[in-house]
Amino acid sequence: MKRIFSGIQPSGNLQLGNYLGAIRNWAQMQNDYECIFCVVDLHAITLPQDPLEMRDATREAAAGVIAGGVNPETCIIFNQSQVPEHAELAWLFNCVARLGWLNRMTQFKEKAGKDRDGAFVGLYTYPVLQAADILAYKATDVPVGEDQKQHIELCRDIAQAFNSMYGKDFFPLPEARIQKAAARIMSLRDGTKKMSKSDPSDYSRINMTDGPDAIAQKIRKAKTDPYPLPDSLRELDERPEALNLITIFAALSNKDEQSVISEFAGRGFGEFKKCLADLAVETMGPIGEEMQRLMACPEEVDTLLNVGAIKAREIAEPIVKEAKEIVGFLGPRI
Ligand code: AQP
Repeated sequence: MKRIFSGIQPSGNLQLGNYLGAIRNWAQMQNDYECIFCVVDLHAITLPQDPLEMRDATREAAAGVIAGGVNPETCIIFNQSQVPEHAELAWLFNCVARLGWLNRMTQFKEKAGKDRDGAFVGLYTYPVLQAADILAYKATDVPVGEDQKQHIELCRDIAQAFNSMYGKDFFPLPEARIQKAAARIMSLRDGTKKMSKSDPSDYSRINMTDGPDAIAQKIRKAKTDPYPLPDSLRELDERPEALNLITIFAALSNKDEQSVISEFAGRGFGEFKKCLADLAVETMGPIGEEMQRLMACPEEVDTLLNVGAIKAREIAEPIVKEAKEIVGFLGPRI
């Protein structure tokens, strides 16, 4: 059976884009693959985090994955820092990846902003750690949103470079599995920016834990334009906010965007937003409630993560041990 690895950062405020772009796909793939899902806390500290808030955010991310439909009995769910092989393999890969490859990564440019010299080194080498996350399990498939495509390509480059540096076909070249629908959900305040947990404006996103009133209010206040909905997708090329709401409606209702446009063509955004709010409350409401229930039982979530980490380590430890032998490190004799 093919093996999936994917991760989610515990950076608080799990949002609709995380659900539609990642978690929902994980849940749909879980019966066809051996699945390893990771709350990537080592990645989260590439930007400053409050230690107390991060513990809660780690539980929230795990709760979001489980409430979003991933079965912790059959899939491995754990937090990254409990499995030391991730960081160890990342160091080996730091000595394989080239500066020029990392210089091309757009996520670093976006997250570091103008003050690149002030950014943490960890933010720069983030994709190298991500390659280690995937390859520590020799995962073959990585379901991610569109924004992560470049990092998965880098992971393939690192795997290939390692194999050729050491003359051994050791790591597989994993494939990014990007679902076309909802590959990129945009901010409700700016249709050119992706919806993100760390956006300072809470009105830019629908949090997975938002209740019905908050969901309806955020959709009502979402930026749009004064024109009615057109009857073809092409006419939305210059209207990113309008297109984003159509994309969200289509994803939540499991329809394609064109059929949503055809259904609402000629109608105003007031009416469309009301239907979208009802749909979002109906689909996201039960998931948010289950998340709240799990987050109210931190011991239950911590135990699930501990058990997941033990199972994850059983896979990663021998793979990373062998990688170290390939590199030429002396291992313990006793
Ligand atoms: N807006 C989005 N549309 C589609 N997919 C998305 N993902 C995130 N935002 C969207 C997908 O969610 C998975 C987990 O992402 P992550 O938490 O590891 O980091 P991220 O992509 O950086 O997500 P955020 O919300 O923007 O987090 P912050 O603000 O902390 O950086 C990934 O598969 C991602 O593609």
